[in-house]
Parts: sequence; structure tokens; C-alpha cells
Amino acid sequence: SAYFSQSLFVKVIHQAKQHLTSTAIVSGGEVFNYQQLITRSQEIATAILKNTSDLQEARIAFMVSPGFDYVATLWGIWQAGGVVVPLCLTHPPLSLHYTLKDSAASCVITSAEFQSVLEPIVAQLPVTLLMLSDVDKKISTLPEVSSQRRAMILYTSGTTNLPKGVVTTHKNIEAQIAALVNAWHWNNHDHTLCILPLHHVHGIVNVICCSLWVGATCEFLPSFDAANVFHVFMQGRVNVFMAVPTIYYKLVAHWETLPQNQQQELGKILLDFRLMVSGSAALPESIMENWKKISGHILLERYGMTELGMAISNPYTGERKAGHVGLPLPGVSIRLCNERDETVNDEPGEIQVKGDNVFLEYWNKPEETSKNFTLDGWFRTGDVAVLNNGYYRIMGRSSVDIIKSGGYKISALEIEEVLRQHPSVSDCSVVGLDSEEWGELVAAALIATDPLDIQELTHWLKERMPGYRIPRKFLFVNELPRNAMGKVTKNDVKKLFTV
Ligand code: MLC
Ligand code: AMP
Repeated sequence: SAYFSQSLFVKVIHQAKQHLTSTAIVSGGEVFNYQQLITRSQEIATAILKNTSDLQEARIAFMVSPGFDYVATLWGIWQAGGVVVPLCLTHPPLSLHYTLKDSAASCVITSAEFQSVLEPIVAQLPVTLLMLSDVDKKISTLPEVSSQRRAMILYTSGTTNLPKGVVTTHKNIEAQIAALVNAWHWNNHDHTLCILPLHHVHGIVNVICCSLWVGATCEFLPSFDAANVFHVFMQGRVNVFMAVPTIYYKLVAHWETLPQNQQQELGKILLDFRLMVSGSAALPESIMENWKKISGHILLERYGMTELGMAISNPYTGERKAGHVGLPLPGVSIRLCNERDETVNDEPGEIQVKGDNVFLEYWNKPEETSKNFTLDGWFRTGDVAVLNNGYYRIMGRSSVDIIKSGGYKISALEIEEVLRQHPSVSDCSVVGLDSEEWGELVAAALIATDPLDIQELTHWLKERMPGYRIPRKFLFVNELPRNAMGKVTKNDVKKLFTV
């Protein structure tokens, strides 16, 4: 029917209209209902459109703090027919410049907070800056946008070159939402707390889009802070929570510092939650067990990727197996393959995925896109898994050059390339070291031509990459371990840090 060919946004609004007076968002000490959210998003759409009738997939970047304005901007761009490009709030100017340039964004939407960061960058590019404070209370006719059109570009690190833009259509995002709403029983009585960065699929799709799709409430904190999270939990409204393993680790660590009576009160509150999910990186069994002691909950672990949304999940009802990511989500097809793309059964293989949830393309990178799909259209994730009594278990990644730290995907090669630009670094190798807290900790072995001060080097790196990519451990070496072919052997580099 016509409903199914409409864009994600039209359907989001359609859903929202059934809950106009319900609370959609709690942020910055204010409460906003669905009517206010729709109105504000349509005002923003009108302001971006100016005198045109449809943005026709123009890329509209935005740098807005988590909260009401963020969601209104997201919905506003979609409603005007644009492609959203959410910027990371902690990226240094060089990274922001790269994202704006690569996506060929025509406009950046922001608030006063980020104006001074963005102005000099925007001055170097064919990009206009739209201040949210300049958006009038005016709504014009908005375009009809088909579900096949591009809706979002999220940047993800790969094994080659600089981050790639992952393009999803309205239809892809809708499939990603539908799978989770269905599998995790999202409903309009839910109240979630969003503490994740909002330039990634975990925060955008799993938390924001799912909660608002069903008419639930999405509450925001400006950033993650364990004490603030517990403070909000103690108010007793939140019943659904999603985070990366590092966040659960940090919540456990903070809980351990609390007096016993507070620990008990918190325990009671947590027991009443409907759902707690962990993902974006492997959940260590130790964190799962500690969280169970505190909250009485067995965390629901799931597996996803920027290119896919969520693909595999432990069951909502039924056994949640530690160390496993579960079963394919509704509408998602999964197979495990060897190097020749032949399916394997009782042995580990690469996870390959098909379904409406799978992204369209890497932005402006047709070769990269086709390289990552099989001839019959399966997406190659690069993650290796094994099927164990019907449950998938992730065994690792096919590339040592991809590191996951704090739930962020990080390219070792990208960091090496930056390090080699430093005048005192002649060569280097970046690896991820196992860490209970971070999943992996970024570490760099360096060959230096002059004595190097780590603090100065870190400062130099901060101007060139976001904080979460900066190596936390450095080791000076005279040479890097190499194989007979002359290639650096990263498993040997890792060992250098443990002796
Ligand atoms: C920060 N620090 C780190 C670090 N990140 N140290 C080591 N390794 C890291 N990765 C240090 C900082 O330098 C600082 O130290 C201190 O920790 C606090 O910094 P911060 O920036 O305030 O960190 P914090 O807020 O505590 O960050 C931790 C975090 C964050 C877990 C909240 O990493 C985060 O939000 N992660 C979520 C990422 C995410 O959403 N990924 C989903 C991608 S989508 P000092 O010494 O300077 O004080 C995806 C698909 C899927 O993966 O399946 O979901
Ligand atoms: P990103 O590219 O940031 O979206 O990260 C996606 C990657 O995170 C996947 O390819 C996996 O390597 C990893 N990942 C996500 N969820 C899990 C999980 N539950 N267990 C292990 N790895 C995971």
C-alpha cells in the first residue's frame, strides 16, 4: 500500500501523531511532547529548504548536543528530503573538515555552543552555516520523499584510508527499527535514557529511533557520567537502557564506591527495568556477572554494525547465553562463509548478511562497496563467528588493523599514518591490547629519531584525531617485528607490551 512506499520520516510522524500529548523527550531539565517535536522539526525543515521544495538528497551535516534540538534537527532534515550527516561533538577541526568535505555537505546546522568551532572550517568549504536560533516559527509545504531515497551517512573507520561514509536509505533505517521494536518489545510505556554519542548507529537507531517510533520517552544526558546516570535511574522513570560494555564496566566501578544503603536502593530500582542491552563490542563475562549482582538482570547482548544496524541478538524471552550474541533478528539473513564465500557449518566463518537493514553503499566509493559484497549480494562483515547450538558466538575479526575501544571502531592504519607525520617518528605500529574496561586499549610501538615526550606527542595527536583514538600506551623500540615478507607482525607487536 501507499504507506509502505512512504519515507521513514512520514511514517515516524504518522506514528508520532498517535501520541501527540505524550512526552517524547526529556533534556536539559525540560519536557517536550510529540506535538512540540513535530512542530519544531517542521520549522527546521522549512528553514533548510528556504525557497526550494525538496532538498533532493543534499547532505545536511549537524553538530548539535544530545536532546530535543538534536532530534528535531534529525527529523527536520529527513522531512526536507535531505541526507543527515551527524558530526561528532569531540572531533578536532581537521576531522570535522574531512567529514564535511567528503560528504560534500551543503549546510551545517548547529547551536551557539559549536559556532566558533565550525565557523573557520565552514569558511574553507562551500558550506553554509544555519544557526538553530535563526530558525523561524514558520512551516511551509514539505516534500514527499520515497523510502528508496538516501537518508543518512555515518562515518566508520575501515582498514584502508580514511573513514568511509556508510549510506543508508529510509527503507534501511526503517527495517533496522522494525527488527528491534519487534524483537525487544518496545512500547509506548517505555522510558529510555540516552547517554551514547550521537554520530553512531547505536545511539541514533537503537535508542532514539526505536523509542520515538513507538511513542515512548527518550531522556538525554549531555554525555556519559556514571554518577549522573544513577541519579536519573533513582528518579524511577527509566525502564530501558542500552550501552556499550565499557559503560557497564564504569557503572559497576561507580556502584562499588557507593554507601551500602544507596547500593540497595539502586538495586531495587534496577530490578524494575524492563530491558538492559549491551553491544558494539564483546561483553566480557566478568562485566555480565557483576552487572547481574547489582541489578538482577542478565544483560541482553546483541551484535551490530554501522552498515547493518543490528543483525544478531540474544532473545528477549528465552535463554541469554554469555559469550554469545544470539540468533538472527527478524528480517535479517545470516550465513557463515570461508574465504571462497562458501557456507560453512560446524566451523568458524565470516558473518555475511542480507536484508532490508543492509546499507546501500559507501559514499562515493563504488569499488569499496562492491568489494564488500559477494556477487549474490551478501555483505561481508569481516567478523568471524561460529554457530554453537543455534547461538552465534563472535570469535574475532579478520583484520588486526581494526580496533574496538570503548565501543568505538578505530583503524590502526589511520593512527599509524598520522604518527608517521610526526617529525620525530620514523616508523610505528598500532595495536589493540586486551582490556576488561575498554575492550581493547590502543597502543603504539614507535621508532623515534629523537627523544620524544609522550605528553607532547599526545597533545600533538589531539589536534589530529578525537580523544578516543589516541594511543594510551607507548613503547619505544629499535625495530618492529617483521615476517619474511617484511610485513610487521602485529601479534608480535602486542607481545612487546606484555613483557
Ligand atoms: C576515553 N578515555 C580513554 C578512551 N576513551 N582511555 C582509553 N581508551 C579509550 N578508548 C579516557 C580519556 O582520555 C579521559 O582520560 C577519560 O577516559 C575520560 O574521557 P571521556 O571522553 O570523558 O571518556 P568517557 O566519557 O568515560 O568515555 C567512555 C565511553 C565512550 C564508554 C562513554 O567511549 C563512549 O561513549 N563510547 C560509546 C561509543 C559508541 O557509541 N559506539 C557505538 C558505535 S556503533 P583523561 O586521563 O584525559 O581524564 C556500533 C554498532 C553496534 O558499534 O553494534 O552498536
Ligand atoms: P561499527 O563499525 O562501529 O559499527 O562497529 C561494528 C563492529 O563492532 C562489528 O563489526 C563487530 O566487530 C563489533 N561488535 C558489535 N557488537 C558486538 C558484540 N556484541 N560482540 C562482539 N563484537 C561486536
